[in-house]
Amino acid sequence: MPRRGAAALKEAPASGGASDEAPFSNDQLVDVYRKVLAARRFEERAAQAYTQAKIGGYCHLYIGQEASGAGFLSSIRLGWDYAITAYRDHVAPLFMGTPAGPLMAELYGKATGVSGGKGGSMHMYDAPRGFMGGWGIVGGQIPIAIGLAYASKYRNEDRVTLCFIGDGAAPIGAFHESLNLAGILDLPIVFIIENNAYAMGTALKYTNSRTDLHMYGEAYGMDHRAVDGMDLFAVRRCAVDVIEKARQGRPQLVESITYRFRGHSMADAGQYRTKEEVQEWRDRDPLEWLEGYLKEHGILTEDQIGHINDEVRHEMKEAVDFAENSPAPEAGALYENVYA
Ligand SMILES: Cc1ncc(C[n+]2csc(CCOP(=O)(O)OP(=O)(O)O)c2C)c(N)n1
Repeated sequence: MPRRGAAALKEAPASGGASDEAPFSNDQLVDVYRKVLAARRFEERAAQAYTQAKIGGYCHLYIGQEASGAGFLSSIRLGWDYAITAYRDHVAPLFMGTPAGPLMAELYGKATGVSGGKGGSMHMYDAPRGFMGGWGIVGGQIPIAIGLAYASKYRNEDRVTLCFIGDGAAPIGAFHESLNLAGILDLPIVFIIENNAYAMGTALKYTNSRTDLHMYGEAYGMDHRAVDGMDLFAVRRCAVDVIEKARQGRPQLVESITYRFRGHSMADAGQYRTKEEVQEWRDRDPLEWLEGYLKEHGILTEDQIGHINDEVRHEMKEAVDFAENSPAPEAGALYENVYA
C-alpha cells in the first residue's frame, strides 16, 4: 500500500508484524489482545451512545490507531511511569488499567466519571495509574509532560513520561520549546507524534513544513525515528528501546505512522479522504491482524477468542449500564476543583 513517510520508515520494520519473533510472551499477547478488543468495543459503544445524544460535547475516537497506543503503553511500568495525551484519550487509560465504567460515566457527564463528570470525552484522568490526562488544547499536554518529566528527575525517581502528540501539534511553539528543554535538561521523556495524516480535515502537508516529523528531533540533538504505527510488533520493539533510553535521561522522539478509521470527531463525516484511502488502512486493522496472529500461531483457539469477545461485550454493557444509572454531579460541584 502507498505509505506516508515511506522514506522515514526505511529503517523501521514494515512487515505488518509477522516478520520476526514476537516481542511479547504469549500471555502478554493475550492481555494486549483483550485490551485492544476492549478499547475497540468501548469506543463503538461510545459512538452509539453519542448518536443517541446521551453524550454531549466533542467525542474523538482512537479507532484504527490502537497498535500505536498498545505498543507503547504495554511497555511502561504501570502505576509508576506517566502517560499524557491530547483529546483522543479514551483508549490510553483503558490500556493503563482504568476500568471502563468510570470512563464511560465521564463521557456521560456523570458524577462517577473519572473527572467527576466535569471533563467529558477530552479530559479523562487517572493520576493513581499515571494517566495524567487528555488535553483539549492542541499541544497543551506537551509542556505539562515536560513538568512531569522534570519532577521525576528532580525527585530522583526512575519514571519515564510518554507524551502522545498529534501531527497537527508539531508546528506549535510549545512543541519546539518543549523538545528544546527536554534536550537541555536530559529529561526522561518519550515524545510520540501519532501521525495520522490529518489535523481535523487538513492534510499534513498543509500544516507542517516537513512531513517526516521525527526529523524535528535533529534540531534539538535528540534521538529520533519513525515507526510503522499499524504494526504492533514494530511499535513494541521501538517502545522497549526508547523507553529504556529515556529512563537513562536521553529524551526520545518517535513518529508513529498511523491512521484513524473514523472522522476527526463524531461530528466529522471525513469527506476530505477517499474511500480507497480509508480502505487501504482498514485492511491493516490492528485488531483483526492480532486476532489472526493469535489463531495462526495456536496461541488462542476460535472458541477462546469467542469467549474473550463475550466477556468484553459483557464488560462494556456493564460500563454503559453503570454510566446510565449513575447520578449527575451535584450543582455545588461546579465550585470544586476550580483554580484561578
Ligand atoms: C490551540 C488550539 N487550536 C485549535 C484547536 C482546534 N482543533 C481541535 S483538534 C485540531 C487538530 C489537531 O490535529 P492533530 O494534532 O493531528 O491530532 P489528531 O486529531 O489527528 O489526533 C484542531 C486544530 C484546539 N483544540 N486548540
